[in-house]
Amino acid sequence: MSYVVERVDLYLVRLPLVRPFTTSSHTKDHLDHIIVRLRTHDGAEGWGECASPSDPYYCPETVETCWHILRDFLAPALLGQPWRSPEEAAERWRKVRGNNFAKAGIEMACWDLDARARGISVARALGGEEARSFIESGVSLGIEATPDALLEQIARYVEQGYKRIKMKIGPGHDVADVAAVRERYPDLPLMVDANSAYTLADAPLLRELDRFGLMMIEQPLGADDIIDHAQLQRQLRTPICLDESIHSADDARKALDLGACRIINIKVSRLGGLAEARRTHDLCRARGVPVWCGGMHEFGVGRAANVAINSLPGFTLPGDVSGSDKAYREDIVEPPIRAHAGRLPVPLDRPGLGHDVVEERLRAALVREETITARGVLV
Ligand code: OSB
Ligand code: MG
Repeated sequence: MSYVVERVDLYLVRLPLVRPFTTSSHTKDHLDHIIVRLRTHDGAEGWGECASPSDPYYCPETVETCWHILRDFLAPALLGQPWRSPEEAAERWRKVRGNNFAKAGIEMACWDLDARARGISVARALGGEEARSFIESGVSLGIEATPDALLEQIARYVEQGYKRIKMKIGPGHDVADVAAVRERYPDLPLMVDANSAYTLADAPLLRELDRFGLMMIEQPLGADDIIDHAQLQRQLRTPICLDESIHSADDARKALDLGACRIINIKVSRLGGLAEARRTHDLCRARGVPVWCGGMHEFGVGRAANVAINSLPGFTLPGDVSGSDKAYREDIVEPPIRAHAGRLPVPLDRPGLGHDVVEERLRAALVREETITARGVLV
C-alpha cells in the first residue's frame, strides 16, 4: 500500500500528573506533549505522540523545539510524497540531525497509519508472530522528601502487583534511601535511576550500592558519556543500564563493545522512533543483552506505542511502562491502558496502536493547535 499524507495536525495537550515527579534535576506536576495526527487524501489516519519534556533537563529537546522541527522540517518533508512503509517515511527526514523526540512523534503516527490501513496492530507490524499478548510492568518512582513517603509509594504499587520498582536517586537521596527500602523489602526486584547526577569521583559512593542486590543502576554518569561508564562498570558488581547516552542502535553497539553497560533502556522517543527501537532490540537480542522499555510519562498514544514495542521477545525485564493511571487521572485514549497484576495486555487484534484518541478529551486538554498542509501552515 502507498500513502500520501496531505494534512498534519499538531496538538499541544496538557495533563496534570496525579503526583509531582522529582528526578535528580527537577520536579514537575503536569506535562505538555504534542499529539501528531496524519491524514491522507483518501481518509487514512495515524496518531503519534511527541513526549518531549518542556524543559531541556533530560535531553536538549523541549516541547517548543519539537514543535518547530515538526512544523518546519518533518511535516513538510512527509507531506505530498508517497511512502509505503514507516521506514520509507522516515527516509524523508533522514538528513535532519538529532531531534529524536520530534522524529519519534511523527514516525509513530506513520506506524499507526500503516497498521490501521492494513488492519493489523502496530505490535504485529513490529513483531509479527513473535509479538507477545502481554508485557511485564514496573513503575518508576520519583525522589520523595522522606524515606517514609517513598515507602508509602512503593507499598501502593507493590500491592497493585507491579513486577519491579525503580526509584530515582541523586546526591543526598541515595545510599540511605536505598537502605531504607531494602530493609522493608529485602526481596523486591529493585533498581535505581540517577539521571546523570554523578561523576567518576563518586565511584566509592556508587560502590556502596553493590550491597543492596539491585537489578541495575541506570545512567549514573554523564548523559553524553560511554567512556567513564565503562570505567565505572569495571568497579561495580551491579550492572549499569544506559538511558540518556543511547540515541541509536549504533550507540548501543558501541556502549556494549566498550563495556559501558550490561543492560539497555529502550525508549522510543530517545531513539527517534519505533524502527530504531526495534533495531536496538534486535541488536541486543542477538548479543544476549537484556533490554527493557523506558518511558517519558507518555499519554495514551505514546504509551500504546511503548506497549507495542515492549511486546517484542527480547524485552526480558519488566520496564517503566505502567498503567496510565499511575501518572494521570484521565488519559486521552480508549480503551484505557491499565495494568492487571503487574501485566499490561497488548491489543494484538486491534488495528494500529489499539488505543484511540477521544477527541473531546484531547480538546478539553488542548493548549494550542496548528495544521500543516502541502501548501503551508494553517492556523
Ligand atoms: O530517566 O527514565 C527516565 C521520566 C522523565 C524523564 C526521564 C525518565 C522518566 C521516568 C518515567 O523514569 C518513566 C515513566 O513512568 O514513563
Ligand atoms: Mg532513566
